[in-house]
Amino acid sequence: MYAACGSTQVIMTGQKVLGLLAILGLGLVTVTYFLVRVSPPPACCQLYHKEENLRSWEALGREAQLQRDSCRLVLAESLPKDLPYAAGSPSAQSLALAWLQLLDTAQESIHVASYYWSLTGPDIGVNDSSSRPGEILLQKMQQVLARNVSLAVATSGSAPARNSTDLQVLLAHGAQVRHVPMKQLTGGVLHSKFWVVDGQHVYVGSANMDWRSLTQVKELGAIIYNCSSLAQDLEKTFQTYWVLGAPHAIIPKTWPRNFSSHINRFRPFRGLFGGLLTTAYFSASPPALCPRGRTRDLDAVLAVMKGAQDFIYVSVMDYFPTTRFSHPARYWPVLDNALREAALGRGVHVHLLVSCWLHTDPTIFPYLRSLQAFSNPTAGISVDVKVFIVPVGNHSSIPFSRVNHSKYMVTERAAYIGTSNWSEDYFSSTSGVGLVVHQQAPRAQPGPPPVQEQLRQLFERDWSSSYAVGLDGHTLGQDCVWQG
Ligand SMILES: *[C@@H]1O[C@H](CO)[C@@H](O)[C@H](O)[C@H]1NC(C)=O
Ligand SMILES: *[C@@H]1O[C@H](CO)[C@@H](O)[C@H](O)[C@H]1NC(C)=O
Ligand SMILES: *[C@@H]1O[C@H](CO)[C@@H](O)[C@H](O)[C@H]1NC(C)=O
Ligand SMILES: *[C@@H]1O[C@H](CO)[C@@H](O)[C@H](O)[C@H]1NC(C)=O
Ligand SMILES: *[C@@H]1O[C@H](CO)[C@@H](O)[C@H](O)[C@H]1NC(C)=O
Ligand SMILES: *[C@@H]1O[C@H](CO)[C@@H](O)[C@H](O)[C@H]1NC(C)=O
Ligand SMILES: *[C@@H]1O[C@H](CO)[C@@H](O)[C@H](O)[C@H]1NC(C)=O
Ligand SMILES: *[C@H]1O[C@H](CO)[C@@H](O)[C@H](O)[C@H]1NC(C)=O
Repeated sequence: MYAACGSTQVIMTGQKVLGLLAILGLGLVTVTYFLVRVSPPPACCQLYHKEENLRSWEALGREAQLQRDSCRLVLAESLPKDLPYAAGSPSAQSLALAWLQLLDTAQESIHVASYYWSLTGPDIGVNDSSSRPGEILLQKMQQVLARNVSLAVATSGSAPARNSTDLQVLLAHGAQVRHVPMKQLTGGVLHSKFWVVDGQHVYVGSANMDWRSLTQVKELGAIIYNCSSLAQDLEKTFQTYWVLGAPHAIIPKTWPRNFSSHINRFRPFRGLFGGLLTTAYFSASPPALCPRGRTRDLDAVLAVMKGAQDFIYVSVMDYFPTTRFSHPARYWPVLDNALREAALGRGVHVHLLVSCWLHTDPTIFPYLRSLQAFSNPTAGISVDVKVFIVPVGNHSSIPFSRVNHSKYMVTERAAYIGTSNWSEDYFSSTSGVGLVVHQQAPRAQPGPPPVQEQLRQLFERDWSSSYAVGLDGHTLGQDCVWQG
């Protein structure tokens, strides 16, 4: 069952140890809690206490040589069927399995932020065995509702897959569903894709609630288990959608205090994840959905780029230094400039991998060639652009599939996992979230490498695979049909 994840065995055994340490740590929590309580309480809310609590706890933990934090981060991905990689290639946990496990773990509540739903083949008039994992997921959600776990779904007001009955099915089993009219509110869509389970576990990534995201589309995400500080912080973003999904809601000029975040770019969450010192925070877009203290998604992306000294590897579906949905389009070179600046100003190696598929707008190519042309190795400027093509093979009957939909960036310092295409609208009007995470390298102990190293390995796998094609490659047809 865990065939997709070579390191699962190691992690599972590690958990027992962590569990024991957590019990030992409980005494320490209590002590620290009182220590924090006697210091003057900060002006704001609960989370502040929590974070302070964790920080001093961490300090104590270090002194006592204890690993008391049970947060755990796992990368999860979907690979389209029939996309073979060389034997021994790195891979992440299977997303389909990770989602099913999260549902099994749930005891009280599941909050899902989603763009649209389409978990069954008949939703889009397709009869193909690759829709099974999506159908199983939908059944599992009904079972979860049957055991009294509450399920709240925030979804976009306008969305593709109008024929899908998934949400009606879940409503009939007791789920709560709110449609967020982002079009009226900000002129965008609700494009976020994340789960918060029991206020303790989270999933964030590129996958839609669509069966094709499990078997036909390339996706990347992260799951963080047992981490109430981060989960409750992401829950605040879920709550922004939830209140905006109520009838006649408007975006408040100032969000109420309890929506403010105390975990951000300037003060990331710090904890030990399986023994690795980890910093992490969530960003959000658009700015109107960023209450006080929440880092804007664009600022998160720029900060990660600025932090890089060695390399910036980016994998996105779309890359346009313009707006996409405003007419006429506006030039918007913010991210393009930042990449060039890193390459020229700091000698950072930039690799950009963009998806190319049946529906790729060919006006993307001049922008990609322009960025590639900036490269000048003799002057120490290193920029490389490739397109990733998922061979359609015998899956041509499945619409809008066979594409790499991942959206992430990795540098030698940090991993960024997001939900936005790289063009202006995704940062200014569409709602999305990003996770920025950094782990310190382990001190020679066995176990999984830091998350940014795991993500680098996945990027390198794709970058050096035969599916990644240089812009001048003779294998690149104008229509992005893979020529082998
Ligand atoms: C969360 O932590 C508890 C106690 O340490 C452990 O038993 C449980 O397996 C962890 N859950 C996950 C999903 O890692
Ligand atoms: C959605 O349903 C309508 C009416 O039943 C049908 O005409 C249309 O083809 C369906 N669309 C898809 C994508 O299945
Ligand atoms: C779906 O396809 C299978 C075999 O490919 C066939 O047995 C089944 O009848 C089909 N179902 C529908 C509803 O067309
Ligand atoms: C679910 O909750 C209802 C009402 O609170 C209760 O009657 C029922 O027994 C519960 N079912 C389970 C499986 O816990
Ligand atoms: C803040 O408080 C209001 C009123 O009690 C509540 O409706 C809302 O859900 C809370 N928001 C968050 C993020 O907890
Ligand atoms: C589709 O192609 C894959 C390999 O490319 C092959 O293994 C599989 O049997 C094919 N399926 C069908 C139904 O032709
Ligand atoms: C990103 O861009 C592609 C291509 O323009 C589009 O199909 C897709 O819906 C956009 N959004 C996301 C979330 O990928
Ligand atoms: C596709 O996703 C993988 C991660 O699973 C990533 O390494 C690759 O760069 C992505 N390619 C594109 C074109 O987005």
